[in-house]
Amino acid sequence: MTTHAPRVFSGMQPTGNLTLGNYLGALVNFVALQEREEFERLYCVVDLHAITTFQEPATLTQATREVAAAYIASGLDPDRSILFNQSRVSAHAELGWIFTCVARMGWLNRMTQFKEKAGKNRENASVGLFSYPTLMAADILAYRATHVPVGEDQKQHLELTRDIAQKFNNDFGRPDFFPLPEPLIQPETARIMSLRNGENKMSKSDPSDMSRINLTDGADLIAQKIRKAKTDPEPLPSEPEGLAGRPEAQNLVGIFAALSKVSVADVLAEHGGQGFGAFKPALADLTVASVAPIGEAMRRLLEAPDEIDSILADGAERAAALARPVLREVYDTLGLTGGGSA
Ligand code: AQP
Repeated sequence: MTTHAPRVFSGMQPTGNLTLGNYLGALVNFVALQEREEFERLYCVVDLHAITTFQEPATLTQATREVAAAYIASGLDPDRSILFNQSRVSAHAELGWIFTCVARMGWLNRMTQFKEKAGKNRENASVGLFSYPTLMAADILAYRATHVPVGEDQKQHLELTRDIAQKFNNDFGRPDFFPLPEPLIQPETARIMSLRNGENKMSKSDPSDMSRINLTDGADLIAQKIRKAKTDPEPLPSEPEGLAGRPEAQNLVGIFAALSKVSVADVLAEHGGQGFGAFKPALADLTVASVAPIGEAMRRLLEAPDEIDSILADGAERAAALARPVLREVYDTLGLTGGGSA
């Protein structure tokens, strides 16, 4: 039985334009949680995670504001949720180092995302890319967050966060010092796939822009990307079972279901038997109607970068005030008397 107050933490990396995958897999869920009054909510732009791969400094600053703008444009209200960027709150880096000393090499060696991101060039990947999940654990546990809305791809990292929390609690004889946070995953939108290859996840750092819908894409570009999305020659089935072995069809139907907030079965009940020539325009209209207003709102917000910076600065102050007592206790627990920036 946890004694911790319900608190949500989640974040996104400013590594490029946010995609429909980020939106449906995570952001929609962030916004929905705003209606759950029992939770305190922190949503972070995780800029320290972004530098695990090289980022051009001016681009990073701009991308950080863009993610913040996407949060607000999607419906996050800075008065109801704490919005900030990670590097403004030193607790993340401080606790991240401590967790690097708690986590085991064997645990990190099992992380599939490192293998995917480092690819064949593992020897040349940054140490930060390898130890990324320990910083993610710090992001969450610095606030003793109990719930983490994420896409399916982050589930393994969240399990590692739980392992780190458990080991810390055991090693230092502080049962229940850190909560074991739970993932909040929406099964229908857990994994949005690339428009060019239904086996790969839609990703903001995919070299092909045609593989993804960016939240900043205009109506024509969205329609063009959907028109050119890879498909197979068969018509849509009338039942979800008929999508087995058809990853591209499954992805497009899944996107339609998520955007129209109905089940895959309902989409197929209406569109089953249709070829993609008929289905794609309907999907394009729906995607434009959902995404284009967010892009427009982002553009308006980005015209006033100082206002975005001031929202992030205010959020960082509120976040730091929550993390400070937790870090104080962590330092004392470790015998690092007087340690820490707080
Ligand atoms: N394709 C996706 N389907 C569902 N959810 C997704 N998420 C990302 N892509 C999809 C969710 O978005 C949140 C933020 O992700 P992130 O910015 O921390 O980085 P990521 O998971 O590595 O996302 P990308 O787009 O693939 O970024 P890059 O290309 O920089 O690595 C997470 O909750 C994630 O699950």
